Amino acid sequence: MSSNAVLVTGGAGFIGQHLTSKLLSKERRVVVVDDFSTGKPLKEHPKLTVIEGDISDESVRKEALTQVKSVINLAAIASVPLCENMPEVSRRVNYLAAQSLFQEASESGVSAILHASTSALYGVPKQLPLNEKDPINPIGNYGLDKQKAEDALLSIKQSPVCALRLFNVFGLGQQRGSPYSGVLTIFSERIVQNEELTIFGDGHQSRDFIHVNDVVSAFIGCLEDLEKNGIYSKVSGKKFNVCSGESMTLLDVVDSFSSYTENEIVLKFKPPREGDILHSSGSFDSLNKAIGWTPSTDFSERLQELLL
Ligand code: UD2
Repeated sequence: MSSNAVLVTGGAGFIGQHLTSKLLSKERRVVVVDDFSTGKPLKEHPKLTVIEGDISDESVRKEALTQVKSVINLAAIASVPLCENMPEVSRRVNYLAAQSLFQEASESGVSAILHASTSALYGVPKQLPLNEKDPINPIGNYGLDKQKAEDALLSIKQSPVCALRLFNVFGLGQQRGSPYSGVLTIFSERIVQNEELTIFGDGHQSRDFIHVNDVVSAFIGCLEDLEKNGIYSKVSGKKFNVCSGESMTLLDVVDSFSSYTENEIVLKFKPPREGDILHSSGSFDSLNKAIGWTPSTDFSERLQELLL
C-alpha cells in the first residue's frame, strides 16, 4: 500500500467516520479497523480499506500495521456506564489492546502514533479551566483504563507519539437512539420527536462541548506535525486538551435549543447520575502554542444543525 496510509482504529464510529472522510479528502489512504459493535458501514472509497475485527486481536493489528505509515487509535468502549458494568471489557479494549497496538506500531517503525485520550482523566477538577499540568485523578474504570493507555503511549520514547484529551465531543453522526450517546445528541433527538428531556441533577452542571470537526482538525494537525518533525515535533511525547475553552450548563443548552425549535421543551428532573462530575472546562492553550490549533466551529450554529 502507498506510503501515506493511516490506520484509524474505531474508524466506523462517530469521530472515526468524520476523521476517515477528512483524511480521504486529503488524498490519504486509510485503513479502518472496527468491530462494528457500535460503528456504521463506511461509504466505499478507492483509497479506503476496511478490516472488520477487534483491536484486541493480535492478527488483526498485525494485518493493519503492515499497511500503514501512521496510526490513530480511536477504538474504545466510549461509554462510561458500560465500562462500569463490564470492567474486564473496558480493561481489554481501552487499556490492553491500546498498549499492544502502541508497542507493535512503534516496533514496526511507523511515523506517528496518536491516541484519543479523555478529559475523564482529570476526575473531579480542583480548579477550572483544566490544563494538562493539573493532577490526574480518574474516577471509575473508563477513566482508569484510559489513563493506563495514555501512560503506555507516552512512555514510548523512540517513536513520535501524542495523546489528545477530548472533552465533550458533539456533532452529527453520533449514535442515535442510544442512552450512551452524548447529552446534546439525546436532547436534540427528543426535542425533534416532541419528547420530554430528562435532566440528571438540577441542570446547573456544565460541560465544555467541542465539535467533532474541531477534534478532526486537532488530530490531523498533530498527525502532520509528527510525520514532518518526528520526535522533534512540538507535540511529540505530549498530551493535549482538545476543548472549546468555554463551558455551558445544561440549562443554557436547553435555552439555546429552544430558540431553534417551535416544539415545546418539557424538562423532567431526576437525581444526578452516579459518578457524574459537576463542572468541566478546559484550556487549549498548549495545543494552540504547539501547532496553532484553535476550535473554529460556532456552537449555536452546530446546535441548530442537530435539530434538522
Ligand atoms: C463525557 C463522555 C465520556 C467521557 C467524559 C469525560 C459522552 C457520551 N461521554 O461524559 O466518554 O469522555 O465526558 O469527562 O460524550 N445528562 C442529562 N440527561 C441526559 C443525558 C445526560 O442530564 O439525558 C447529563 C449527565 O448526567 C451529565 C451531562 O448531561 O451531567 C453530560 O453527560 P454526557 O453523558 O453527555 O457526558 P459526560 O460528561 O458524562
